[in-house]
Amino acid sequence: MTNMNSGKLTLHKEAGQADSVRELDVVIVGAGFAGLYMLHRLRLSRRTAIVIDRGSDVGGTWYWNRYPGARCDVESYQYSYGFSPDLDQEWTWTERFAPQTEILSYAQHVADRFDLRRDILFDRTVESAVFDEADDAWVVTTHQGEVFRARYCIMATGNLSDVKLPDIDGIGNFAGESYHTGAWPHHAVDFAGKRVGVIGTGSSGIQCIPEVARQAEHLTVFQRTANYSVPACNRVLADEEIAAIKADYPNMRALVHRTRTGTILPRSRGPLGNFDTAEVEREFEARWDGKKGGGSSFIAAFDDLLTSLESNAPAAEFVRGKIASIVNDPQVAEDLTPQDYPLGAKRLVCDTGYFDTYNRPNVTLVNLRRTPITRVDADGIETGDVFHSLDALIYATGYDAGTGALNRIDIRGVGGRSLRDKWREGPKCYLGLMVAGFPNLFIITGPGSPSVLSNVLPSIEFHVEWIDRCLSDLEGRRIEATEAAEEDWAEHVRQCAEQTIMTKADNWYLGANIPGKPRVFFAYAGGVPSYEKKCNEVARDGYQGFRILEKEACA
Ligand code: N01
Repeated sequence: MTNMNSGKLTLHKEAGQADSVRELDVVIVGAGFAGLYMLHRLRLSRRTAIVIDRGSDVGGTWYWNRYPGARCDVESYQYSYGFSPDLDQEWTWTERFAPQTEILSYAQHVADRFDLRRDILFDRTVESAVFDEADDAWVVTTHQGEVFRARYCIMATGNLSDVKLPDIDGIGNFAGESYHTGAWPHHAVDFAGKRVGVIGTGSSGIQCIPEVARQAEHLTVFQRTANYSVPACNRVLADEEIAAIKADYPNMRALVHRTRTGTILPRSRGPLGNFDTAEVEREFEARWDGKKGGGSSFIAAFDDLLTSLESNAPAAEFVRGKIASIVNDPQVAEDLTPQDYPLGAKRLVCDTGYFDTYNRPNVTLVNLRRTPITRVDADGIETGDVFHSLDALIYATGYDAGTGALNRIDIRGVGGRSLRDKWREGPKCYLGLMVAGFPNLFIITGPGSPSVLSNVLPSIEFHVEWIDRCLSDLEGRRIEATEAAEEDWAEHVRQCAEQTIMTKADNWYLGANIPGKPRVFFAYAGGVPSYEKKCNEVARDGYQGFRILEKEACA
């Protein structure tokens, strides 16, 4: 282990430079779950590190996503850190799927319990990260003018943190209140007595629509693509369940890494084709109504729902049938029914009372495919020959996923090459951890790792521990992914995605939601166990696919 410098402020003024440069072993960008645990691990390894975050507190996505109804779709006890048995025992999750407020409190508790805040700088936006080849170090600057210099830079910026506003002409003319679900204000928002519009029916829209409908005088939902959604079957956890969860933590923590998605769900029945129609229906019904899991357990009912269009079709049909049976107005039901892509090709949504919401007299659905937006003005939105007067508009229009948060920073590697430029044709990132030409820069849950296709907490922990071990092995040397390893891995990631049905829709996994973004499936769909095995083998065998150089050999 090395402690490469003291972490003190050092004066280092050159023409055009800031007054002070803070020297550290590691700079971490992002104070969400990835940044917090990375800081903790680096401290244990006696490295100096600082975390920089644009928010005013820890929590990352859970700091920003404060919209009504925001909650996790992975069971709370699984969507939590596994590195501290004491933490497991002292923290109590109160609901099966934790609401945003509880997850944020958990992140805050972790920050306090492990005394992390003293090394976190809030309200700072990282503007650039530039590799200084002569000195083999990263120079990280913030919008506020601070400069940090560190041998290693770790991006813990998250996959879903660069919010996207819709590309609708004239939307800027709207004069009422405007909100994005992923950048929700910290003050209370009261929709009582207001006419509210929601654009977008992905997970965020589907979670907030029932809540907003309960408050608003009228809610108009502007839907471009109908989505598959299943009941989350959330509930308050009983004392016996909490006790059982706490007793089972050691077992569960080990088990999640042996599951394909890093999530323990009721066991799959095997390939759907092995069962007759009645049995298939019974299985779907049990998972829909919560007798067997509820929520995303639906998609795990049979092994091949995400790999075989033939097996997927009855699952999609089952959900279509449910929509028809729940929604009273046949036209509304039809508009809410996804028709032209398989279930799970867009991330399956877990909801609480979503389809029922359309039976309320104060809710209107506008199918933008049938009646596109023709005009937006200060008072609302016109579709066809109907004008929807609005006091408030909620954008639930998602994110520039995977690469957006990284591309927001001017990241420059060897020869001054920018990451944005390198990724112009789509992201390539060896093991989802490092990019060729960008030495000593690690990405936690980066493109090419299971990330958004897995329970992200265990995936974060795996990456953090891999990076921590790598830094120990490096003893200050430079590490860089080779072009060849990066290419091979990108091809493997592409092939894994092609074996699924997830490439069969215009989804954010492919960047299809961002006009002009190259269509590259960015997450590793080969499953958590094979991914972690590969990363462990690479490290064990002397970091295959990486080049490690002594400092003197680098310049
Ligand atoms: O974003 P999305 P999200 N005009 O991209 C529509 C995670 N998450 O924030 O499908 C009209 O899924 C767009 O329409 P279309 C989770 O991984 C998790 O909801 O592109 N509509 C779509 O309906 C999730 O998958 C939870 O045709 C426009 C919607 O906006 C991911 O975050 C909760 C439009 C965007 O849906 C992203 O979810 C929340 C336009 N110009 C989020 N542009 C949990 O439950 C976009 N849309 C844990």
